[in-house]
Amino acid sequence: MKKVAFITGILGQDGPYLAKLLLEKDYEVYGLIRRYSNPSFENLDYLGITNQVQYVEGDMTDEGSLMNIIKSIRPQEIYNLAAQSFVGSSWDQAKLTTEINSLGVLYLLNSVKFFCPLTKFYQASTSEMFGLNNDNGYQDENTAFKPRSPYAISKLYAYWMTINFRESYNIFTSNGILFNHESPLRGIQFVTRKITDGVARIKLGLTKELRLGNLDSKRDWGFAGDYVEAMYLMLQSDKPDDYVAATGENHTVREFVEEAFKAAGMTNFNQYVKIDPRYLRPAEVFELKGKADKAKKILGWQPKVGFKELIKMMVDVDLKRLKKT
Ligand code: NAP
Ligand code: F7E
Repeated sequence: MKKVAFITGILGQDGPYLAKLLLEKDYEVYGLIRRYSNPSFENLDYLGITNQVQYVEGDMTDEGSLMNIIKSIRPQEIYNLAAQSFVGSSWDQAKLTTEINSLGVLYLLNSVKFFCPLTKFYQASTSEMFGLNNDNGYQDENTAFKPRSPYAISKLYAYWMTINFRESYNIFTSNGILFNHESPLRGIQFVTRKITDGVARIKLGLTKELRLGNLDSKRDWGFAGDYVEAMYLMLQSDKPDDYVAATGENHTVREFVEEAFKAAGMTNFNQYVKIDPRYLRPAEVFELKGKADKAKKILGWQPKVGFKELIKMMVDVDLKRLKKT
């Protein structure tokens, strides 16, 4: 009998990478899609797995739809990756962000409790929950949370609810506190993909400038393909727990920009980059750097793709995509 996994957020960045990993391990993979006039399967197509996933329709804000799905497929593993995940939009759409990211998780956990209490549950928690707390120069599982956005606050509710179901009902629930992870499948609004797409456009003469916000923010950027392995390993462990996944190295947005121009064979990045106040946030998280010693020791997890390799991969794919159009 094949193991059954249910992934929410299947059309996003991480969902397709995780689905590919699980399909390679011979899982039967179900993916949640919400009703859309025109859903995009582009990321699954990119990985060549669109027809290998079984799609179920529902919405994180609709408890009944989630209950019906879980009752009917009774997965052994649930990976909850669905979210309104763009920090920048979370101030303007705080209620929706909370309904999807916080209440949606409660609905899923309740469904597990009612219909399949032996199911293992992964919650996509985030380094954004640490927010301004950089007291040690890094963040790990012992760092106190100091969230700075409605997004981070919504994810904290989900983080604690995930732990509460573990402690109250003995359900196998784990939080992955993942630092930023990127890839050619990253949404275009996020700074890394916005930069690699922008650099590729400049290189090809399609545009003359790249408009950005705060170039001084520092992030610990890894490769999404490495991070979905951490998610998988968390649910294969003997006992549920919470783990940080990070590279342990951080860089400024400015460094990312410089490296992306270099990857496209250009050095004079200053002439193209314009600061646009529209992209500044009401409250910024200035610096994130994770320490993933626990995941390395207990799960045997190790990120493989480094900063420059990641940027080169993203720029190359964006150049190829744009040359085709
Ligand atoms: P993403 O690309 O934004 O994907 C999120 C997915 O959630 C999308 O496919 C979206 O569906 C789906 N979704 C949103 N609202 C929904 C709703 N109401 N009902 C059903 N599905 C809904 O995010 P990602 O980068 O893959 O990240 C995966 C998860 O990890 C997210 O929870 C994110 O918050 C968390 N996380 C990400 C990072 C990172 O650096 N990438 C780091 C830490 C934590 P549509 O395609 O229909 O919009
Ligand atoms: O911003 C700065 C911006 O939107 C990174 C999500 O996956 O990772 C992601 O959240 C930094 C911030 O990602 C622009 O102010 C400058 O300091 O790429 P981002 P994020 O906010 O770190 C965490 C771990 C998640 O959990 C989230 O779901 O870059 N920045 N100029 C800009 N950011 C954007 N988007 N656009 C700019 O023009």
